[in-house]
Amino acid sequence: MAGLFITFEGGEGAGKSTQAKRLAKRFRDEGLTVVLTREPGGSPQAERVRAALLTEAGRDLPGVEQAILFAAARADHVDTVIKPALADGHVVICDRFYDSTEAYQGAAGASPAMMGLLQTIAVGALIPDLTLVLDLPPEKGLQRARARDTLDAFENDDLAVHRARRDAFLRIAEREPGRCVVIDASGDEHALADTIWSKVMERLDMAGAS
Ligand code: T5A
Repeated sequence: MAGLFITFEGGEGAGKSTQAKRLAKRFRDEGLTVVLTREPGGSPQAERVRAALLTEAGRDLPGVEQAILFAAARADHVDTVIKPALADGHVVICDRFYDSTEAYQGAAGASPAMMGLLQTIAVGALIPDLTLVLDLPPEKGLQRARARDTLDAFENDDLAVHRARRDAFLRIAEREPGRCVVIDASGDEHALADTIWSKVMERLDMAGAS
């Protein structure tokens, strides 16, 4: 595929949506076409699944059943939005993707084997070119999210669960250093945007040079 696929990952309130928007603007200012999207959701069908998932009822499902629903939404999103945009040579920036399933549903009891199978079904061979893991202590992220509005079902989980998800994101980044970059998300929004832009440029230069 000719396009560029970048994903943002991390815990609640780490600043993913804020930074995804800012990165999209930077690419657009460079004259590129950007598709800014999110998960769960991103396509009309997947947004319907999102509405069901991000409720108390969705959160109370066993991790395996949650993983199946997230994968169903992802399959539609990938087929109808992400792959076509990449085939057209666009930049796709996605606010959360399959690493969130590993971190969240893994912490909720879904096994790596089962999540691997679902990932294959949902995305095939598609792998992000770059994943930016915004890392922040959960207390701080939840404070930010709380200052904005009331917490949703997944945000309301115990602190220990949030910590397990953070550890899971860091493990993914350690396992796949060629794809993932961990970024300290505790700084202010503007400084963080500059750090992210330089990391993105650094990775693109490396890819161009190889
Ligand atoms: N999920 C998702 C799964 O369980 N499995 C999966 O496979 C997938 C894909 C999605 C939920 O679904 C779960 C994970 C989630 O619980 P969501 O509403 O999309 O729900 O949740 P989040 O992605 O966590 O969205 P948040 O908005 O909570 O977090 P963000 O996007 O990281 O944070 P953002 O940018 O919205 O910022 C939050 C607040 O902080 C401020 C912003 O202005 C905003 O008010 N802020 C900052 N404040 C200070 N300093 C900075 N640097 C700041 N950056 C932003």
